[in-house]
Formats: sequence, structure tokens, C-alpha cells
Amino acid sequence: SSPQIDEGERGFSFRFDAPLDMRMDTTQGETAAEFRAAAEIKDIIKNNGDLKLGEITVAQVYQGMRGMVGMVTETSRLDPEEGIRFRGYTIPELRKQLPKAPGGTEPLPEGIFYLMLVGELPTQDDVTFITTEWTKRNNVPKHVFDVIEALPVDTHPMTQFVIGIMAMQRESVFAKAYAKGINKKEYWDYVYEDSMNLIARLPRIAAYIYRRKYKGGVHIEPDHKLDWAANFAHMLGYEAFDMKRLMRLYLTIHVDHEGGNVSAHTTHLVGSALSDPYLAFAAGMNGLAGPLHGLANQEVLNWIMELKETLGGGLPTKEQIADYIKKTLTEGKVVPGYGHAVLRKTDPRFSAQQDFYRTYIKHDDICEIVQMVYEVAPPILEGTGKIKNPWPNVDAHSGALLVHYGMHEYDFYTVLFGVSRALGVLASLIWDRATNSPIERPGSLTTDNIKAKIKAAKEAAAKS
Ligand code: CMX
Repeated sequence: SSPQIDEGERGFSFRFDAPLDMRMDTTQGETAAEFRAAAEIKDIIKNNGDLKLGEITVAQVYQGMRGMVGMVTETSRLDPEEGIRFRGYTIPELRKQLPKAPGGTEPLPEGIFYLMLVGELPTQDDVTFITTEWTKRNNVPKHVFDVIEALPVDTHPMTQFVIGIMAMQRESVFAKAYAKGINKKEYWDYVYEDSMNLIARLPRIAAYIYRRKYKGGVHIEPDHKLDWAANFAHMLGYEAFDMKRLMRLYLTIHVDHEGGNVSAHTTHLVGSALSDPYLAFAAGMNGLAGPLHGLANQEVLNWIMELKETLGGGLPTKEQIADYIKKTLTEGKVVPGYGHAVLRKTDPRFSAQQDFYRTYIKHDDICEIVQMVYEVAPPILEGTGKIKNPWPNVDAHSGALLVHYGMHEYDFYTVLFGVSRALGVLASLIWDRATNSPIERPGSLTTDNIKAKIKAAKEAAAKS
């Protein structure tokens, strides 16, 4: 039912068409294969396109479009009070219900990818199938490593990561097929192939950068018997079961946070120009590398370690933490790991990591400081009267768990976030192409335009 692709072009012989094809409308015959979702969206626009979803205010236009609905994202939805749901499931539900590795207690990221892509919870077989696919596809061309090697070793890992992704763009089957000429109904299939290849290869690139920068360039080959997250831990050089368990949780909870965050939105935006998944994802990763977004996980650890150093080591008191938070604010800096553009409560991704700490680690100084900051920071942040969300986000906890298991290289943390984020933004990109999502092109105004609108509104009010 789905478009046939020249196997030589893909470079491998397997077709993953069953789950996506379940959503295709084949009632009109082989040639009319179309996603049910695409047909439904066409119908919604035709019959209800005029329905208003809200009004746009001047403040929203100037202040980062907060709360302004501007796109459709199928993979996840963020509620300000409750936090994230992936295709309707909360993180605690997914920690219970998603398939695990043999003997494992945390979900396999393969499962959340399947859920986001297909819209249904995977079986153990579905997850094994994805692991096998990613293992088959994880070969990184040598020139990609050569390009990374050409960079000074102290280049930030996120920069090395993005450059590695860009060096792989040459492999894009979407770009090659598009250059030859393809029907737009087939876009999703090539974007799917590129996305699967990219996800399979990202841990290898990330691990290469890690071993290059911090472990003297002594690299570790993948172990094809391991699941995606465990293999990543292995290639990074962490063999302990505990770190593999953390990796599975870490790579599951960072995948997606609905469509408007910088990394997801950028990937969607760049992809809307029909830039292939390599180009679109690399763009998203440049956004993740900003300190107000994904780089906050690195900043949190720097901030905590600076606090410890100032006090000469050991556990600080709550008063000392309070003073340190106030000092950070007085210096005009942000308290990293706290606040959010949408969330108004503790991030359930923070809570999941807190639960991981309490269940498996129980005592660790840095993790204890994280818990103390959680008690002390919110009232102080709230007391400023301007910070809309005084509660911790995902980045407030993640670094402390990594340090506990021996990963002290804080500036690598955002790469881990990026490897995970690929799963959500690429699943969304496949849906964008499957549902014929158009090039994104919002309007903009000048301040003079806005002043003119204010004047006109005042005059109209005076007349009435
Ligand atoms: N520390 C200090 N000030 C903060 C703050 C924090 N943690 N969070 C917000 N503020 C400030 C803002 O800088 C802003 O100040 P000005 O009015 O002087 O410009 C004011 O409070 C209002 O901001 P807001 O509406 O509450 O927050 P925004 O939606 O503008 O920004 C975010 C959200 C996340 C960028 C912000 O809370 C922040 O900078 N937090 C720290 C960095 C961080 O943890 N980022 C990671 C977010 C999760 C992720 O993407 O990974």
C-alpha cells in the first residue's frame, strides 16, 4: 500500500511499513494510498477552518508568543499544571507500561519512540523490532569521524555533535529522492528512513565525541547484543547495570515536550522548507545548545559545584543555599533548572528522576543538594514577583544522577539530551510530512504598525 522505494537507494532491504500503514487509507486502491490522518486534517480545515482557537495580544507578539497556539504536534502535549503526556500517557504511566529490557525496571526508549510514531503502546516484540532496526542501521560513515577529528578537541560537545550530524547529511535518502523527483505523498517514507538512520547513528557520534574529548580518543565499538540506550552507555564507557538503567530512563523522559519548545519548533520549522531530517534536526540541536533550553543541565551542575566550592565542600545548610540563590538573582543571572515558559508546577520529568534517586541511589551528596534546592528555591523565586514558575524543570536533577555514576563532564550533558530529543522531533517530522504540513511562514509587524493599531483601537473606543 505504501510507495515502493528503490532498495539500492535506501542502502538496506528492510521496510518498516506495518505500523504506519495501519494508518493509511487504502480503500481507494493502491495508487490512492493516503494517511487517514492527512485526510482527516483536510476535512477539518475544509469544514471547521474558521473556528477561532484564541486571540493574539500585543504582549504575546512581543514576548515570545507564550500561550499562542501556532502549530499542531501529535506526539505529545504539555499541560501547565500536570506536565507532559505522550500520546495521552503520563511519565509515571509509561514507566510502568512501556516494555523493559530483560531484568530491567525502566522503560526502553525504543518504546516511547514507537508510541509517539504510531500512537499506540508497543508490545515487547514491537520494541525488539525497533532495537534490531537501529542496530542494523548504526553504521556511521568514516568521513563523519574525520570531520569531527578536524575540530579542536576543546570545541563544545554540542558543536561537535551538530557538525557530526551535518557531515552525515550527504547520506539523506530524502534529499537524494527529492533531487530525482518524488510524489509528495511519498515524502514521509523517505523522512522515516532518514529518521531511523539518524536515531540509530546518533549514540555512536555522541559517544565518539565523548571518548575523543575526555577519554584520550580511546573509542569503544558498539555491542550489537545491547538495546539502544544500554549500547550508548557501553560506547560511552559505562558498563555498570545502574548506568544503563539510568540511560534508559534519561533517554525516555527527554524525548519530547510538545511542539513549541525551541528544539522541537526549530526542527519542525526547518523541516517545513522540505530540508531533510539531517538539516532539520541539526538546526533543532543548535537551539537545544542554548543555556535557557537544553544547556541548562550543564549550567545546573556548574552552579551547584560553584556553591560547594565557595563553601569549601560538604553539604551546605539551607541558609547558605538561600543566600546563594539570592546572590545569583542579585547578579542578574538565572537560577538554572528552575522556571519554565509553559509549566506552572514541578516538572514530572524532575519527579521521575527524584524517584529514581530515592529508589536506586538513596544517598548522594550532590543529589541531596538538588533536594535541598528544591525546598529552598521556590519561595525565593516566587518572592521576586516576576518569575511565573518557581518550580524545577527536567534539567534541575539530571546532572546530579550522572555525576553519581561517574560522568563528571558537565558540558557533555546536553548531547545526551539531544540524542533523546531526536526521538520526539523526528517522529513529529515524519507526521509533518505524512500529513502534508505546509511551509511555516507566520506574519510579523513593526512597532510602528503596532502603534498605529493601538491608536486606531483608542479612536474606535472613544467613538463608541
Ligand atoms: N532564575 C531567575 N530569573 C528567572 C528564572 C530563573 N530560573 N526564570 C524566569 N526568570 C525571570 C526571567 O528571566 C524574566 O525576567 P525579566 O522580566 O527580567 O526578563 C522573568 O523571570 C519572567 O520570566 P518567565 O515568564 O517566568 O519565564 P520565561 O517564560 O520568560 O522563561 C525560562 C522560561 C525557562 C527560559 C526561564 O524560566 C529560565 O531562564 N530558567 C532558567 C534556565 C532553565 O532552567 N532553562 C531550562 C528550561 C527547560 C528546558 O528547555 O530544558
